[in-house]
Amino acid sequence: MHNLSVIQEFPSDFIFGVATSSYQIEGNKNGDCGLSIWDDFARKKLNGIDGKEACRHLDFFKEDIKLIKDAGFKSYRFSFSWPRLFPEKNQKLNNLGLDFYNRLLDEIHKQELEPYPTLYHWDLPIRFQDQGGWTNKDTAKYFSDFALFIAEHFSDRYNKIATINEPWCVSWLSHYLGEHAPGIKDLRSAAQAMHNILYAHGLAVTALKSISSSEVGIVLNNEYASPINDDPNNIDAANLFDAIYNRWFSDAIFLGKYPEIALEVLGKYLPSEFRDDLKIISTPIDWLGLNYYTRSLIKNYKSNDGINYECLRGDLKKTDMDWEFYPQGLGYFIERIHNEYNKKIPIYITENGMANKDFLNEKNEIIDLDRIEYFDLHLKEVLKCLNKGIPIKGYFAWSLMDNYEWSFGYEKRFGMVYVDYQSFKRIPKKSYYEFQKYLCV
Ligand code: IFM
Repeated sequence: MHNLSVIQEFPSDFIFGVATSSYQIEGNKNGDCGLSIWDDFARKKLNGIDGKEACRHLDFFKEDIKLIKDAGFKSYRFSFSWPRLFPEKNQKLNNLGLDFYNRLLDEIHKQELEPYPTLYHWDLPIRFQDQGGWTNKDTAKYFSDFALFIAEHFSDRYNKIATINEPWCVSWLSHYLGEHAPGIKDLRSAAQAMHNILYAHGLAVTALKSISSSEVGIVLNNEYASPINDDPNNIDAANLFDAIYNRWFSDAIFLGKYPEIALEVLGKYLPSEFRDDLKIISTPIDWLGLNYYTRSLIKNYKSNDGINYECLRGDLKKTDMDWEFYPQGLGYFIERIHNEYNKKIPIYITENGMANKDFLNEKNEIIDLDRIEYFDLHLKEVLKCLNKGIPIKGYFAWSLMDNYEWSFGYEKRFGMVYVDYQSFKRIPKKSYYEFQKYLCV
């Protein structure tokens, strides 16, 4: 049986934390929060299952912060909600939103935790979608104004901040696959969003740094590509998947270019000035956040639009998302960032975790042994990389508590703390106590 004793082998200055995001936990029906693209998408595509209530973190944030503290974690990664702060068409500041984040940050500090805020975790105010959302380059400028605002009001209370969470999801998943808001399925829109979200990141780095000396990063999600066999067509397909999913974002940020094989299919949709924009996109960052969950098996598939691959799942043990356990992929990406992009960049694992079919047993406990196994296997990969001298500074488990899992609504449970969506009671699971056992020594 797995346990988390591996935690004892990490250096004492290694940061263990937990991660959440605004739309997934806060509940946007109170506090004069504005609507985001997820409210619209939920209404049109998810039978109205949205983040109105979520975990009601707006009401329970003190209790939630205490749970983090009591398990022995040292840091809390959360995101600011843009529509909560600026709900109105005329961009008027919502003082209730400002007040909420002031109280949240104060509480985090009161509990002696270190905040790791993210500026954007997918809840784009709906007014921007009416003008094209991330397919419109102007959205990047509005985002940079938002970054300035955050730095002006809160940078006295954070030392590190991330611009964007998972630009692949914001662009490809949401504009080519159509699985996330705004639910578009169009290659041109996807290419534009892939560029504009990075441009928004680049502008925001400069904006944040113009106000404070806090360290700025971005959070990339990487998924390992295994060709289904060694047929050269499948290997090419896996390379294209890797170029679009992973390297598009990391090459742009660290090398100031896009991978050639991805440009061959997407280049014609980019603005003519995209190479100049890449200079802004590659403005140096201070740290990198890496989110990692699984791998895909990739098979060649001839399509009309040049996206010549399909993604399959293999036979390894799976999570409730049907995602395979593939911890070696995490080690692979840590080494790749270190060896191919920047040997000095501090790396944080900003998300890692699994959805599980959790239930309360007759003793009112949740025994999530598979989740403990998942954390154990992935933490061992992190430790291996640390022992090779790679500067990995922290690990944030996804997630503190069960929450709104986007297009899956409340069906998938990723938390170390169970949320009863009727009473909003929080019940720590066995994985929570397992972290506590080794963090509170
Ligand atoms: O819940 C999401 C999170 O918002 C972003 N990263 C992946 C998680 C699990 O799907």
